[in-house]
Amino acid sequence: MTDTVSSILLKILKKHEIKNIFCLPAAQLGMVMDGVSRDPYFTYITTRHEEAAGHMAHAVGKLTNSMGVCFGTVGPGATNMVPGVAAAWADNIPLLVLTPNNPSRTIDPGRDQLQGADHIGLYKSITKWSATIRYADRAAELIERAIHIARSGRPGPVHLDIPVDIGASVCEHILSSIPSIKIPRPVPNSQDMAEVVKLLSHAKRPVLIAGGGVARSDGTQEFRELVQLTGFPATTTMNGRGIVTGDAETYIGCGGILGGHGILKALQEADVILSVGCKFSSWIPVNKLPMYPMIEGQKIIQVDIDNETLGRTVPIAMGLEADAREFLKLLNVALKESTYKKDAVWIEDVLASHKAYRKELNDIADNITTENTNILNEAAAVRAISELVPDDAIMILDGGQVMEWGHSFIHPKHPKDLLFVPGMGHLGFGLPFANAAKVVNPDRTVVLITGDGAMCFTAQELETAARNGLNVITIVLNDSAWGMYRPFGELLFENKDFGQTLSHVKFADMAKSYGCLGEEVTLESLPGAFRRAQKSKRPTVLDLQVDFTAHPMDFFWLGVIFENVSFTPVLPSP
Ligand SMILES: Cc1ncc(C[n+]2csc(CCOP(=O)(O)OP(=O)(O)O)c2C)c(N)n1
Ligand SMILES: [Mg+2]
Repeated sequence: MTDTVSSILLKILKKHEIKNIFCLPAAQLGMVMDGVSRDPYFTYITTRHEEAAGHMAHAVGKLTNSMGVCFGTVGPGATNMVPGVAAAWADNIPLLVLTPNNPSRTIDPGRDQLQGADHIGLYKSITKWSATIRYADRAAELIERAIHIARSGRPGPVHLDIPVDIGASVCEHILSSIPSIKIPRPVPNSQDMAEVVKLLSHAKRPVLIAGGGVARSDGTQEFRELVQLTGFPATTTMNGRGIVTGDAETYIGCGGILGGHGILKALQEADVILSVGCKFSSWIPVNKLPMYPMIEGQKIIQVDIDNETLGRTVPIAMGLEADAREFLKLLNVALKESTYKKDAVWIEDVLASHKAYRKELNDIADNITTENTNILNEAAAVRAISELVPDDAIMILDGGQVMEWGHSFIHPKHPKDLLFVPGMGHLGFGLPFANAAKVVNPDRTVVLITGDGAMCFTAQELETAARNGLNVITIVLNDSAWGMYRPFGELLFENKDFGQTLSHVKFADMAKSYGCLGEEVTLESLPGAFRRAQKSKRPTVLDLQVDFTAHPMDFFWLGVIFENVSFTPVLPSP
């Protein structure tokens, strides 16, 4: 068959059921824009900033078994998409980023063509694979390859660069001659499984960790069965939140270090840790010096789809390259007849520690305001929001201190019910994520809780929401500050002018100017305003004034990020 490269691209996307396309107009990909906008199969959304297109494609990969596509114009469009793609890279989420390029004969090496940029160099470090389609007759092969690489192994973004002349070129192709590659789901061998069973059944202080890999392989049910079967203390990473919940008797909190003292105690004292689909990033307090050393004799069994991840950040006793769900299925069968040597007293201690942490959080929320002020504290604000959101809601947590409090009171029932970007911790992903969540789940309530700082990174996406009828509810916890930096500036450096102060932005007015609804609310008026927002067909922004509220884990977590670094004030030179 004879076709243009742009048309082949759309045919292959359809073949793989990839339908969500986010972009900001790019003349050089005009044929792709023309094609997707005419074809009702595609959900085609133009954003107000290419960064948002990247975040939206990321969110689609997180929320569905498919992946999103984003593109922007040559040069500045390509550089603007970097934050979105980088966040997906750090969280191992598949997406396809397309950059158009100047005509083939003018690039690589370039000759100062307008907007010319090294797109391959730009995306190399934040994608699994990055290639230029140089010959039209190789387009189908390279597009297929990109999609396969994005989805297989540890998933992640891939990048295709398409010079404008190649996108418009006509070539012969037979799509059926390039079959799609089936994604492998490797399983461990029986000796290794027997060794895992032995280590777990002999463990006195065992802990189970579920990472995002469990969610991606659809292994949530199997992980829950494992927790039930063994009665071992269980937790999740940030990306695994919702895999185990408070419904499990041995739930010790989740999200790593922000999950509190139960987790710290469990991971610092465990003799055997079984981690499935978890990278042991900075959030997980294991082998993070000087605060969280590996304890002597601790044995870690790490199961991951990606061989290169095994043992990378923590020394492991066993590393198994396997698909999370397939491994868990085998393990649950193998453990059916097992007896355990777990120390029931230790487990009770860990659970008590988690319970005490929950009480500490609730006590702060019970104070309603911060010390010596009349201003609402963030704990009370987030707890009140958590009581309003319906069970079917998809929640997104952006911002700094807001995010810490959000994770403390928002407890998802399933992994895809709560979205965050723990890998990059990138402020401003929230509104594009909320918009994308509404695109793929139009019937669910979508609620973004964000900070006044985070909101302004991508606030223009309120217009994208209004234009596309995406009635997301955004609640801005407005403390007129880069709040998370306050303890840093004020306590560490005793410097109130550290750069943490912002002026008061009127988010309700901002919302209205973008065609959304907006209200300034208080703790008292929040429930009514939230219900109005739920009923509304338009996106709504609720602006809730709060005061920065110290979180019990503030300094535990700074200790992990900065390892052995100690800061001293830099006084003006004479
Ligand atoms: C893109 C980006 N820039 C800077 C940071 C560093 N940072 C982390 S939290 C934070 C403050 C966030 O302020 P806000 O969104 O208002 O939330 P608050 O801490 O006040 O609750 C900053 C600047 C970041 N994580 N991401
Ligand atoms: Mg703030």
